[in-house]
Amino acid sequence: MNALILVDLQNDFLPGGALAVPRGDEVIAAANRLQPHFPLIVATLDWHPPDHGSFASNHPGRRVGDRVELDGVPQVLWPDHCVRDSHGARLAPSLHTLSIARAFCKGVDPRVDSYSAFRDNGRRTDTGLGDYLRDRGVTDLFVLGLATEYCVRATALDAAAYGFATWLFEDGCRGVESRPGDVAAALAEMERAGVRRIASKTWLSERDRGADRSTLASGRYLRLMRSGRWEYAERSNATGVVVIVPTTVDDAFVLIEQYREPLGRRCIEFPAGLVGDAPGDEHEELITAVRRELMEETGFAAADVKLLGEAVPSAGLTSERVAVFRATGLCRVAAGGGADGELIQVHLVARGALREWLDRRRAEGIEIAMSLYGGLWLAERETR
Ligand code: VGL
Ligand code: ZN
Repeated sequence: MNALILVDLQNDFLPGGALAVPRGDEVIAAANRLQPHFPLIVATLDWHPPDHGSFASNHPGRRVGDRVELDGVPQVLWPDHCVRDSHGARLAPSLHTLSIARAFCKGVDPRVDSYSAFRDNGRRTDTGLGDYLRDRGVTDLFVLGLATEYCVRATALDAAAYGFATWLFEDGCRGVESRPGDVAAALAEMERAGVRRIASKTWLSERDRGADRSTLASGRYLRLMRSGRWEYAERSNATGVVVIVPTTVDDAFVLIEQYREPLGRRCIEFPAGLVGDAPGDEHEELITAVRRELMEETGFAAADVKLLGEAVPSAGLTSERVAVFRATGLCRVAAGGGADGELIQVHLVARGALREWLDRRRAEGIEIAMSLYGGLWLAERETR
């Protein structure tokens, strides 16, 4: 589930405020435009007591911009700002607030500042935001607000560290830029931490494209879908797809060969199959499907099965995603060959001979599945 977090959209950070962020007011429109598209919206409030240790006024002889230590944590000194319950601490008057589910206050302890909405700069006290989002099923957190290189940066980095897929609406942020390059450095750091930068316009238009999705045709196993000018296929009878990379104890790959109707030819593939496609078995687990398919198609039981990764086989043709598993410790316990007359042929090909073997089969007019090439790479990466 998606959630939107509006960081410190408070009067003091807007032009005319005590700690004004240049052009900070420009992000309010983006915040208002995005809100209707999120099922959960939270706000953060910089919410300081008057004696807060981040205020230069509380350090006699010091000036705004000086660097000090607060309780062992480095601290830049700021003008007095966002004093709790003051006008400067209120949310921007033009911000739509009806849909904000909850506001999280930070910087409430005079002894430590808090740029992140999740925890203070000394990482001692947690605001409860992480649990709040997790309890509501949030997986993806979208961040915007003020200021890019302080509270937005710290909040986005923590969001990623807390395990959320984290997105930054770049046009929904403005920075202080007290030293030239601060904002660019913060953006690069967030990106390195896995935060994905996106423009609100791009995100909104990609959403719109999904909104006029319709079904053109429905078969027993597939649906032909349309979304805008795009057409693609969706499965109607499975909850997932698994591809299995099986290797024997003497390091041979187990491959299958079968006639594939859409191609009108035989195709070499790794064993694979649908998950949850048997009636009454819709809740089948991936790992169960791996063992079942491997047995049905090849007759091998595996001592060890491990997820290698997830990937999409044909992003323009289908919404399908596949989970790729490694299967090792193989023991042949049945004939294999597939269910319902699939006439699957099983091949054991030694690792060192695989490249040449595949090229030879290809030259004979046999197709090779892309998932075979992809599975090999994932398995190889795992063993290195
Ligand atoms: C912030 C400096 C001090 C912010 C808060 O919201 O980015 N910056 N307090
Ligand atoms: Zn502050």
